Amino acid sequence: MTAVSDLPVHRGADLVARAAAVLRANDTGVMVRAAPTLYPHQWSWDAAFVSVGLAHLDPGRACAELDHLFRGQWRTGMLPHIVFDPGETTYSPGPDRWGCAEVTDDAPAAPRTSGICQPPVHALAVERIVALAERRGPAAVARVRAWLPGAYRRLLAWHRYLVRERDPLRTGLVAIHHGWESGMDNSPRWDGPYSRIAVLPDLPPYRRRDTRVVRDAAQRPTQLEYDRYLSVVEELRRAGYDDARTRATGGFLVTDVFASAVLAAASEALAGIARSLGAGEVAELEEHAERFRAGVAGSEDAELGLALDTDLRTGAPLRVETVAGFAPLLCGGLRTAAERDMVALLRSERWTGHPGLRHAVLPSTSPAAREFRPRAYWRGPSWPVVTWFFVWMLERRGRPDVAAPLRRALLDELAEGSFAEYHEPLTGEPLGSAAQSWTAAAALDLLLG
Ligand code: 2M8
Repeated sequence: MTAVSDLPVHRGADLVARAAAVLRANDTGVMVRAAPTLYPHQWSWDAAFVSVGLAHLDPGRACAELDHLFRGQWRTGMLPHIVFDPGETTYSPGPDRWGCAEVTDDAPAAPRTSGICQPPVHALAVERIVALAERRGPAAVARVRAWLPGAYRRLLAWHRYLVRERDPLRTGLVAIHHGWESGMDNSPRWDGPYSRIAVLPDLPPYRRRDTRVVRDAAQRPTQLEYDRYLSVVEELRRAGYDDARTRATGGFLVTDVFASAVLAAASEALAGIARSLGAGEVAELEEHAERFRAGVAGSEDAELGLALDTDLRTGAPLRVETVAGFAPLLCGGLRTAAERDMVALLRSERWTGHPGLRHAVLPSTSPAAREFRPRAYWRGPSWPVVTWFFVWMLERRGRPDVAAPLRRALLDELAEGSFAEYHEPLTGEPLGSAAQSWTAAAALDLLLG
């Protein structure tokens, strides 16, 4: 097969033009929808990835995208996982279901938001927006520099929230209060913790949107899984979205090794931004980076060769072979030999070297694992945004040797597709939403970066 990198320039240019068109089409004027039909609001980590794509087209628009997300920031510093578009009422669970401002003064009354968060990739996006502006020239630099101090204060509050409320015991691992906070909603990582969640007998009725948009129900979470997701939402709402209460009594309390690695890398990026601004928090942020890097490295399971999450309600490590297990490659911290072994595992037949894969990109679950289901949501398909994020972090850490094959394989996959949300990894079939914003952002960054 022809690699995209070998394609005539006009084919790459065509992919860039199509990706830019996806972002334009999903742009409401004030925010870019995560996807046109399935996800018609602004999601937190989607917005960060989208802002990197936008930075290639219009740096001012990239800043505005994050500003829109920042408007939903809670008084605690939490960046909510969804900022709702008031004009769009079909997505479920919607703002009434979350009822945040109704139960806590920490949530803004407007815009309306959800009551949980997602992986903190935002400072990494800002670091990249600054770097891309510097390549564009003085006008872009001036625009981004004028914006940066305000963005920095928002990000600092966000990081301090995570450090304070999600790791009060200073373990170097971020705890999540709902599987949706991982961004990998239906991952088999969470099967154990969810198996202990009882569906509330008085769970208010709801209508799902996902199974109406994606007609193949086998791709989406089951009804029982969804009932459990909404039972945890209901429990959080009844606790007034009070983190201390959730830590004490919440049903779902798990350390997330992927989010922890993101926080380590993002803290390093934020420390760099602080330094560039002459801000006083450089040492604090560097200490966060070090703490979470150590927490992630310490989560490695010798037998599986992957970093594992822990169910804080039982103390049990969650022994599943998912892409999150490569978290140490995002932030560093492993000794040389351990990192070498992890890279070898990534290239092995259990992962990108699996002979059945259409493209050597990262599937969400190992194709060799018992839990692997190639079409089911976060249980096997490959998410272009995830492979892109690994490419980006590996290059950022000075490991282009590990990133390069992933980059080539992902470009080949993207060249065949329609900016799908995810792909069946054995056939390459695009699945989920078409025209997913973060997939378009990935294409732009890989081709123009
Ligand atoms: C998916 O999550 C939402 C719930 O938040 C959903 O299934 O309705 C996940 O893939 C998540 O990571 C992503 O941010 C969101 C929007 O793309 O969709």
